[in-house]
Amino acid sequence: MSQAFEFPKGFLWGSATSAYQIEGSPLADGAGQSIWHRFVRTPGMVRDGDTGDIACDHYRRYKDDVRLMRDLGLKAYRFSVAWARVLPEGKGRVNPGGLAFYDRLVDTLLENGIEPLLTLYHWDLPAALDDRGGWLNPDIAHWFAEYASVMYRTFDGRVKKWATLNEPWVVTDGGYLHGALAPGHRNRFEAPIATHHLLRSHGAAVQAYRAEGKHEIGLVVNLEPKYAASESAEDLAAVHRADAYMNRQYLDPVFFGRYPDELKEVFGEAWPDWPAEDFELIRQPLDYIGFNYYTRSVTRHDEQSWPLKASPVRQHATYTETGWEVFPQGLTDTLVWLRDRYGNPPVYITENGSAFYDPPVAEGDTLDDPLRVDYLRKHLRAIHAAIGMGCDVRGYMAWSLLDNLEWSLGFSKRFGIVHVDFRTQKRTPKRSARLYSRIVESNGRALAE
Ligand code: PNW
Repeated sequence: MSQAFEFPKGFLWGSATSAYQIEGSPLADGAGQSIWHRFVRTPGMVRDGDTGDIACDHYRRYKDDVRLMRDLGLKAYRFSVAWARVLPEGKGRVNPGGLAFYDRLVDTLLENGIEPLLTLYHWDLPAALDDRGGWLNPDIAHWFAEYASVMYRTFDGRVKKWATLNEPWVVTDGGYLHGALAPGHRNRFEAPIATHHLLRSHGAAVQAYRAEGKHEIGLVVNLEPKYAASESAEDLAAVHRADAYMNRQYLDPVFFGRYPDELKEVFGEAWPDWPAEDFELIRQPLDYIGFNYYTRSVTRHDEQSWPLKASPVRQHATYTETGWEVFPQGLTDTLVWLRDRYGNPPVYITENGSAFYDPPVAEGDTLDDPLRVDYLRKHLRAIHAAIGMGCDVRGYMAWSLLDNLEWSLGFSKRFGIVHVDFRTQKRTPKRSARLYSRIVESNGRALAE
């Protein structure tokens, strides 16, 4: 087999999921409600009225799912913890029943030789904290650090790779600016406040980790490179705004201790000034950056788009079912951008994947998903190219291990490399999982096929 696509020794191959999207049993063993538990019950917010009440029933089937990972030869598993299972009111009283689930999960992973990557927050805020203002309340930095510390004390040692927040941009944009995700607010004044307290919370949790933890902690961001639709000054300015908003809004404060200037332009009078000491808290040295990559956007100036005045331009290209252009080169470009702008930090690709239509009936024991196979292969080659250019990429987590609840799109969009029949809970590896398995086993060499 060709050596052309061999990855660095020790490259970490795995898959990713998140708690609310797969677990089910949201209130089991003394858990509190999360904002997603509430949001799915708000009429009209989730397609077909789907909920995470059962989802992939992973809370009860986690052993089977770990066995599935082992059978596929995966070396790592990125999952998230439901804050309201551990602290039903979000702060104060710890719920042993909730901790026990993650205890069983982590032990089962380790027994099977799979390295756990734990994300503390993947969008399922305890509802009791939302009642106190959620991410708009400055006290949340303390609440989050308190929760994080409970987790560090219980798991550091068994868990060596930690992440604070998953995609703070989506939390703010979806939850507080456009309202498509929980808690469903649509408010230009709230968005920058939520952003700032997400960043302070991240900083406080990293600080707490340095006091208690001995391994690695990072932040997971979604990055989407912005390319100009034309060379006009208007379009170029729109690209800068879109890039500042999506790609630099979180990383610039974390690395440089300041927000990009363009955000003032985007938010106008809604953009607050913050005390300098906040940025000391935000700017904690990190061990790695988690990078979630799905697509790019070719961007033009657009007066109608609120509040960015920038819109994507449709390309002659393949689009996934979530309307995202397939553009593997953007992954290479963004890794090179991370290398150059932020001093080549260690990077884990913490999510990458695609929703495509899958035939409903499995043939034999495999299901053909040619578009996902193509997406996977091309994106892994794009990472390999970036490594060749000196980017410090250390691992790849395929999104997602399982078809799952795609938030407000419900079960209508399937991202899994393993198919889930939501009536029977039967898991069927797709062709993409089989290919991924061979790639993992050969440390990338199977990408030459
Ligand atoms: C990520 N965007 O969400 C999440 O981390 C996952 O939970 C989710 O299932 C997956 O991607 C697929 O959607 C994103 O608009 C949502 O750029 C929106 C964007 C990016 C990522």
